[in-house]
Amino acid sequence: MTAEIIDGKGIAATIRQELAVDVKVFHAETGVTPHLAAVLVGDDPASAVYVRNKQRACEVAGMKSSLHTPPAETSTDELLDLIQRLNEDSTVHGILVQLPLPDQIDELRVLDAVVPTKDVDAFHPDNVGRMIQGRARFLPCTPHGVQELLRRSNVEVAGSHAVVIGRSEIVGKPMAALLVQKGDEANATVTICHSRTRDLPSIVRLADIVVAAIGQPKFVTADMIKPGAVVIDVGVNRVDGKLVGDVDYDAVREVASKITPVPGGVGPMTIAMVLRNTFTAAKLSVNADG
Ligand code: L34
Repeated sequence: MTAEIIDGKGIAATIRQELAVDVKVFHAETGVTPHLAAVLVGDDPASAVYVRNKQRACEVAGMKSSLHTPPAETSTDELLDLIQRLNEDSTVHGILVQLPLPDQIDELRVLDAVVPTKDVDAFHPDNVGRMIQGRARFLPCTPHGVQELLRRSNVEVAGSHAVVIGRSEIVGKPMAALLVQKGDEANATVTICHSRTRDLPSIVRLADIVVAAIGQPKFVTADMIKPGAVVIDVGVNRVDGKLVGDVDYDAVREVASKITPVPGGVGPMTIAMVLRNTFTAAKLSVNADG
């Protein structure tokens, strides 16, 4: 079997077009242009690319974006001041602090400072708690992007065994939480594997859906995949300047039924979901005022 390729880039473009229509209607009705403020600390080249992609996508969808670029040597207090200003600026609807932050920064203090109603990454404990309870205002961008990919590729998630590899706060944990919930593209039986999992390959082999979010190139090999499984690759690793995922793509493609490529898979979906959350934040702000 050669797996069907899940075209994340194309699906993300469709979502952005749908959003552009909604944004236009919203603007006509309210006069408000959804505005994402991105904070990019220092000069990590990969982060700069991802943030630029987010800004460009905003503009194409008829939304505003602004970029704040404190230097790599900035202090936690200086960043907190910036966040405070963005929190108070009523023309800003979404605030995104691109990770990773430099070592001297107290990352949790900075992320916790973003007012939850503008927290389009859904990193704030208020938003994480709401997600776990199934009453989210924003869903975390990468995991929700994966759910949208599954939905629009007609993958049956309910009742399936989903194995999430990786337990990060930004992908693994929230991914598992979303897949196990009651609801669409959910109701899965979920297992989380991580660096301390005993005999990880034998667990991954049980999966109908594999979500790889480990951060190691070619970690997921063909022998770990049950024939016909759906494989979602969240990895964004740089090898010799090239972007590669966590999945040994060429070999796994011969075993899986559907697979996401890197690039062109989950990455563009993350960006589409940032836009969707920014639009949601703008709608929230209007409702709060009205
Ligand atoms: N705060 N920090 C915050 N929120 C996030 O949601 C992220 N993430 C991760 C890193 N730090 C973050 C992203 O935005 C990863 N990530 C991200 C976003 C977009 C892309 C990749 C990772 C992306 O656009 N990927 C393209 C290729 C880009 C390239 O050529 O390098 C793709 O097709 O996969």
